[in-house]
Parts: sequence; structure tokens; C-alpha cells
Amino acid sequence: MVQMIWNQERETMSRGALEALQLELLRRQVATVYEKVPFYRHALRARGVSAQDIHSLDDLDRLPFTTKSDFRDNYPFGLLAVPRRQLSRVHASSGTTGKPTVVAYTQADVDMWREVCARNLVAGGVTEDDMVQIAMGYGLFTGGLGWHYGAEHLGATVVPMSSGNTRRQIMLLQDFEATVFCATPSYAIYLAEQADEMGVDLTQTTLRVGIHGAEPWSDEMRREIARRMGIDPIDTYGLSELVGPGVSGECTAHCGLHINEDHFLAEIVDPKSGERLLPGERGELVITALTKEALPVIRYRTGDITRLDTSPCACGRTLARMEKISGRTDDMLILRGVNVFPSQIETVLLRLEGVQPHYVILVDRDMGTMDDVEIWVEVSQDLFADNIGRLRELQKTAEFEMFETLGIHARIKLVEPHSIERSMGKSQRVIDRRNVYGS
Ligand code: DLL
Repeated sequence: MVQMIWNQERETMSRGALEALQLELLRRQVATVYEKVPFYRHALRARGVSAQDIHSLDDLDRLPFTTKSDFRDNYPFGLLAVPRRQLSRVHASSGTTGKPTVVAYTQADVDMWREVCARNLVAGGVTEDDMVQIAMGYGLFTGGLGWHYGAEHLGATVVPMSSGNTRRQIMLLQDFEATVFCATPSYAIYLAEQADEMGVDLTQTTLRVGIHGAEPWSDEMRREIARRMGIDPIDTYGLSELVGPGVSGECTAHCGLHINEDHFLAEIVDPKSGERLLPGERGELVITALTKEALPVIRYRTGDITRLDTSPCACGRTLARMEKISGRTDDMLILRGVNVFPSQIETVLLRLEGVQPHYVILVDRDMGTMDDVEIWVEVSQDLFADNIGRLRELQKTAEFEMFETLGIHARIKLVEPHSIERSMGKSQRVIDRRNVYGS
């Protein structure tokens, strides 16, 4: 397979050379945070470690973790390693409760960010000849501006739409002949649905690549997007605490997301104990930002569940691949003792004929004691208008499959098309009301 590689030197390094580079950068970064960031100086002193103690990458586990609450405790600029006037940009993640997580970039950080985003776009099949319609949110969210800079950097043409305004998006993507569409998977599905209603067949447009990410999505959802939009949907991953998009992304071989390891050092730990796991084991992704100047985060607990694979990839890149994220540690539902991620529920649902990719999982506690799960899922208009017998049959099959495949007892409620709220960004799939009982 011949594939364009944006940064041949960095993306095809031998593992030995890459690890030597990572070690050098790690030592430098630890020395910097010790000197410049009081939070890290205290944490390192408490563990009796300094840069001199890092002799190999195995010494990583001597370093302290950083968590989301450390960002909150140091809100807004307490973790900075540079004076504020050196900042070029500030972003923030929405944060469902309380203060947002604030992240900052120097000019060198913005340059690095655009470089890693360009790599991911090229890996996904984007070229300088492409017209890239960016339908991820612009603003404090990193999705819009991240891809914007990356796409410009590689020489493509950018249409900075942001999310929403869906009918206009559909009109312009046809008129401008966009070839690449960047959006969260849920927004891509929503746009496809609106296009159907407008009588526009997206598979007949010039669109050919979808750049997605920012939320968990199953392979079934990927197939649905590919079918409805006639594009190759590419998964990309990142988080604001590091840069935003640009941490990792799939190549067109679709066998995991290549991590930009010369900037982001990845490890997998047991989410409970924090112990490092063996190569290939699945657990929580922890990342150290090796080159960031403004906010050099050490061992950030992403909360995202995946595993790493360093075996050679068909595309020629040597950068390790992470498996598609199955969910977040804090999104994992424990239902009567069975662990399940919303993306697994999505997989089961979307395999059923007549079911639409719009669903919500409601978890409650029956009389305050037993977990009670109800899944609302939309069905196609045809099916909804059909006789009750077919609906009843589908409901029974869905309930049976949930138990057979995932071991959970869930009531399935088949609902009318358009009755579940659509999302322009990240969708909220789970409404968990159990903690109102305070357990
Ligand atoms: O979502 C950055 C981003 C923008 C990534 C555009 C990809 C594309 P945050 O808002 O800080 O940043 O949210 C980060 O979103 O810890 C994951 O839980 C989740 N997430 C991001 N990408 C994926 C993905 C952006 N491909 C949080 N699959 C992360 C599953 C993802 N979850």
C-alpha cells in the first residue's frame, strides 16, 4: 500500500531511535517542570525523584500522575511553565460541572499542534488538493481550530463552517465541492439525516474522507457513516489537556490510531491501581507531553480505555497504534455487577435491522436498590408505521441480544424517528440517575 506520509523522518523512525529521542525529551521535560512548575516540584520532591533519576523509559513509573482535578485545583493558569505573556493561545474544555479545564499554548506549541494535525489528516488520506469543510466547533473547543491549522499547514483549502447550521452546510458542501468533512460522528450522522430530508444523496457528492473523533463511536457507527455519506470515516483522537486533536489518528489501513509518539509518550496503566500493564494489555491511557512548552503535562490520566500495538503497519509508519477507544473509565456502566461501555451497547443496537443510530441509555435504581436500565432507540419511519407485531419482535430481539452479548437485562423502548435529541458536537448517550439516591 502506498501512502503519503507527512513527516517521513519522524513517522517512520526505528523504534530504537524513537525511544532514545523520547528518553532525551522526557529528561528535559522533567527538569523543566521541576524548575518552573511548583505543582510538579512538590510532587517530584514528595517522590524523591528528579530528571537525573530517569535512566530509561521504564523509570517513567517513578514520576507522579497528573489528573483532571489537578487542572481544576490550579485553575486557570497554575500549571504554566512559562510567563503568561509568552502565551499565544488559550483553549478550554467545556466541563459539565464547575470550572472548565484551561489549556494554554506558546507559539511553538501551536506550531507543533498544527504539525501533528497535518500528520493525522495526511494519514487519513487528505492531500493538498482537498477542500476541507470543518464542521467541528470553533472557539474554546479544540476541534475546529486544530483541524483548521493542520489542514492549512498541509496546503489544503479550508472551509471554516464550525458545527450547526446544517442545511447551509449541506448546500455549501455541494456548491464548493468539499472532499473532506470534519465532524464528530454524531454530527456526521445528523447531517446525513438532514441531507436525506432535503433529498440530497451525499454518496453522489465529491465528499470522499470523513475526519471524526472527540467521542466514542463503534465500528457499526463507522459503517453507517460510510454508507450514508459515501466517505471513508477516519478515527482521530486527542484531548485538550495535551493539545486537542493531533494526539493520534488512523491511517487508511484502519488498524488502530498512530500516536505521534515523538511528542506524546503513551503508557497503559491499570485504571484502579495505576500500575503499568504489560505490552498489549488493555487499560487506561496515560500520556506525557514531551515537547509542550506552556503546559508540559506529565503522565496525564486520560481516563480512556485502549491498548497499544507497536507491530509494523501496512502504511509504513512505525508509530505505535492505539486501539479504537472503547470508553472512558468514568463512563463505564456497572449494571448489576456487569461492566459495560455505551459503545458496546451501540454495537449491539446498530446490528439490528430497522434500528437508527440515535439512542439514549437511562440508568436508574429500582426502588433505590437494583440497577434498572432502559434503552430508547429510534427505528426507521417504515418500521414505525408498520404493524405492532414487527415492532414487538424487534424489541424482543434487541432485549435478547443485549443479554446474550453483554449479559445485561435492559428494557428496550423503540421510539419514533426524531424523538431523541440530536447533537451538533459530542452527544450525551447516558443518563445515569442512580447517584440521586446517594450510594
Ligand atoms: O475532543 C479533542 C478532539 C477534537 C479529538 C477533535 C478528536 C477530534 P476534549 O474536548 O478535551 O478534546 O475531549 C477529550 O474526548 O479524553 C476522550 O474521552 C474523548 N475522545 C476524543 N477523541 C476520541 C475518539 C477533544 N476518537 C476526550 N474516540 C477524550 C473516543 C474520544 N473518545
